[in-house]
Amino acid sequence: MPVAKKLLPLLASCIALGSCAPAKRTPYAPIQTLSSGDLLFKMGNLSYIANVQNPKTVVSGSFTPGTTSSNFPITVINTNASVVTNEVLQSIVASYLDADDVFTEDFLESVFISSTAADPILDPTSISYLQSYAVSQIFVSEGFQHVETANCTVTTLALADTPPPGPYVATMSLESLAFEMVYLLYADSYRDFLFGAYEANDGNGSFTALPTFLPEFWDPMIPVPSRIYSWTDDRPLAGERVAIKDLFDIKGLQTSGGSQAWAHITPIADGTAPSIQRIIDLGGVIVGKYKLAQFASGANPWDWQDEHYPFNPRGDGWLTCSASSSGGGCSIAAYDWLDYAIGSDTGSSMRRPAAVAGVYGQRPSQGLMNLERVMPLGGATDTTGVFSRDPYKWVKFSKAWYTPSYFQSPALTGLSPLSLPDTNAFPKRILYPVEYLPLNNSAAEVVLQEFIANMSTLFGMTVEKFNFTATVQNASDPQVANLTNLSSGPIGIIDSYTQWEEVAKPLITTWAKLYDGRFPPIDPARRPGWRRYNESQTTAEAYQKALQEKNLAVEWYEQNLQFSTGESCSESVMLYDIGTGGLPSFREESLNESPAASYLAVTPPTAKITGANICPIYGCADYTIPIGQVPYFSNVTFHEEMVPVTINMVVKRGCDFVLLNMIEKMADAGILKTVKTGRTAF
Ligand SMILES: *[C@@H]1O[C@H](CO)[C@@H](O)[C@H](O)[C@H]1NC(C)=O
Ligand SMILES: *[C@@H]1O[C@H](CO)[C@@H](O)[C@H](O)[C@H]1NC(C)=O
Ligand SMILES: *[C@@H]1O[C@H](CO)[C@@H](O)[C@H](O)[C@H]1NC(C)=O
Ligand SMILES: *[C@@H]1O[C@H](CO)[C@@H](O)[C@H](O)[C@H]1NC(C)=O
Ligand SMILES: *[C@@H]1O[C@H](CO)[C@@H](O)[C@H](O)[C@H]1NC(C)=O
Ligand SMILES: *[C@@H]1O[C@H](CO)[C@@H](O)[C@H](O)[C@H]1NC(C)=O
Ligand SMILES: *[C@@H]1O[C@H](CO)[C@@H](O)[C@H](O)[C@H]1NC(C)=O
Ligand SMILES: *[C@@H]1O[C@H](CO)[C@@H](O)[C@H](O)[C@H]1NC(C)=O
Ligand SMILES: *[C@@H]1O[C@H](CO)[C@@H](O)[C@H](O)[C@H]1NC(C)=O
Ligand SMILES: *[C@@H]1O[C@H](CO)[C@@H](O)[C@H](O)[C@H]1NC(C)=O
Ligand SMILES: *[C@@H]1O[C@H](CO)[C@@H](O)[C@H](O)[C@H]1NC(C)=O
Ligand SMILES: CC(=O)N[C@H]1CO[C@H](CO)[C@@H](O)[C@@H]1O
Repeated sequence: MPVAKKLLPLLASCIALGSCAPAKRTPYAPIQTLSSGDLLFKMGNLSYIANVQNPKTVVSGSFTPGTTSSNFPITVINTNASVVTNEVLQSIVASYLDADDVFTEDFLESVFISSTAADPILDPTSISYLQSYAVSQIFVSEGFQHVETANCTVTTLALADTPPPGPYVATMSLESLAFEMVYLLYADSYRDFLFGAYEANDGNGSFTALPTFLPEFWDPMIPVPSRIYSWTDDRPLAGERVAIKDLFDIKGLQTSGGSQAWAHITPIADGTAPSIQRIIDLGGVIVGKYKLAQFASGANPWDWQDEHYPFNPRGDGWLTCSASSSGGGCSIAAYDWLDYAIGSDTGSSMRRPAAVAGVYGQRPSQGLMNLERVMPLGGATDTTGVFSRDPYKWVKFSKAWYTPSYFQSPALTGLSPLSLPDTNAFPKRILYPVEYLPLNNSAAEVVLQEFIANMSTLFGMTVEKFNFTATVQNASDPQVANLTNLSSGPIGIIDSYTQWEEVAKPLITTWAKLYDGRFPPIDPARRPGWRRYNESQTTAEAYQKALQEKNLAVEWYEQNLQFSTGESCSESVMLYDIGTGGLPSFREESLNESPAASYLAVTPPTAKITGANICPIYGCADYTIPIGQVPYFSNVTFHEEMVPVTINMVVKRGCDFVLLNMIEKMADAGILKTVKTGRTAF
């Protein structure tokens, strides 16, 4: 009964058919073998790489390649149909084209069809369909029955391991046929990345930096794998493309911290940060490293020297990306092909970039995620968060990623052990701090008031104006009551000691040895502080004392300001603005001098600290939420443009998942929306 079940030597099949319909395909064009050994190729105006070094699957057999070895595009189709007809293939190809940006019909140069059905049949109509694409070779899995046609040889492959569906490059030699994963290269036209990277598939968890520059663009190229590869993968983050701030170690890639001097003295990472490995284990796909303010500083755009400052797609294209996780927030606002970006927040570095790019981004509760192999700033103030455009996807990622086995130890945070309830024990009050609000731009305050009204209605919350500064200053312990002292004293020590010990001192010492006593070339944001750092003032003992002082403040906060009750994880949610109050802030310094623009990180006149400083002191969870946009007249495009309006929502430490549940409910109610990429968020 079975017709051609045997592994047959392949004769050039389906080619040179006089009867073929005109080819719809643009031909495959190999460009070069990269230094990694992988292959750069083009089809039409799209550029790809194929991981020929470490194929996904190799099948041995007896083949007849054109020369001793040849490469060609191939589409893998896995179905459960018992009769594979024209309609079956047509609908699968349509679904590939619909849901994936990497696959094109050009990959139909050859196909491999497998079916999970018993004794599947390759219907002649399917061969006609494939011939309409001028398919050159058809491969099927074992067990397929098909009629031999005069026009087309169908070759059976004995594959132990069927590759996931989607586009591949096949490399055929006399003895084997390899299926190699392909990555579409996107130009990072906003120059938010340092470099693209992809998983080496070497069985060792290594990554390969994309060693290519296409002269037709100035931009780094970012490789993204086909989304189809992950269709059969049920892990929570399967196939999600993630950009990583270049202070997390990823095996096989350089960690620079935004400093060429640091990169010069540090070897390629021989391991991956556990926080990033967890994303990979959950199915996430790392696509590259993005730009950051050097050593996670708060440097203004015009103070960047080593790297060229990234671009923000919003408004006139000349808006700031803010500091430290700047490339992350701006890339999420820029590219539909990117799903998430991971950043860190010590003083504002997730929350403010999210605000100026009009995307979601958080500083989670202190201690929520392991930070080993992440270049530190303040050991007990560093946190890591994720940028996203979509509130549901943001919630999904955060809940999958943050998990008790990755919590930091109390010895590290200096705080009580974390608990992370996942309940609907929502706050009862919305706190509106009068020194931080209203928003500076009155048009933006209208957007905020509507948001507050909608949120309080949805959850039955009351809105309460209060004076944050006065409330803290009312504390009976003078140490706890002094906000200036808290932020410049213990937080100042925490934010400098760890970086000095683990980054600054080794860099300065090594550089001096290498270059005859010279100080390393670093940006001005860090140079004076590192230069005058006094080790006999900021000691290990001082650091421990600072942790205790911080913990005292946190304990006071969690009893007096944001506390738990039987009904609420955090009795209140506090709102404030970490952005610019709805005014534009620019990458070009002088543009910020106008009253219709703003610098970042302005301490409001009657406050003692910036709003950004609250959670680094009190360990609380602080989430930036895009809520709208307002117009401004641009002195760059001389045209009306839109600037995003965001608000920050703060809850007691450990109430992250309760806040995420609130965010999900607000998305259900249409109060929160997915933001768009590009010039406008809404
Ligand atoms: C690339 O080619 C496709 C198909 O020919 C075309 O639709 C598209 O506009 C081209 N894109 C660019 C950037 O040239
Ligand atoms: C085949 O796959 C389709 C789509 O995934 C599914 O709806 C259908 O139930 C499957 N049929 C069988 C027989 O497994
Ligand atoms: C095979 O080729 C013949 C003539 O060359 C043509 O009539 C026939 O339609 C072709 N069959 C298929 C399935 O394309
Ligand atoms: C994995 O790493 C080890 C040592 O780091 C190396 O010897 C080995 O060749 C690597 N394996 C692969 C498949 O690259
Ligand atoms: C908040 O309280 C502080 C301390 O009492 C006071 O100096 C400040 O003016 C108040 N701010 C507002 C807006 O009421
Ligand atoms: C300060 O504390 C007193 C006594 O507990 C209280 O009556 C007052 O309302 C508090 N003021 C503020 C601004 O919290
Ligand atoms: C200010 O901070 C220093 C150092 O942390 C501490 O010794 C001092 O007691 C603080 N003063 C007040 C008024 O809190
Ligand atoms: C708070 O601390 C600062 C800095 O240590 C100090 O200058 C100031 O006097 C203190 N204020 C009060 C009210 O103690
Ligand atoms: C460093 O601090 C110590 C202790 O406060 C002080 O004695 C020393 O003069 C300082 N060194 C410098 C270079 O300022
Ligand atoms: C643009 O420039 C004009 C004239 O200098 C100034 O009045 C206006 O505020 C500026 N607009 C912005 C958004 O900075
Ligand atoms: C509002 O903006 C103006 C002009 O930049 C600035 O002087 C003022 O401090 C801002 N107010 C607040 C509360 O940020
Ligand atoms: C999404 C949503 O509920 N929006 C409402 C918010 O409140 C204003 C009035 O304050 C309504 O007009 C919106 O429809």
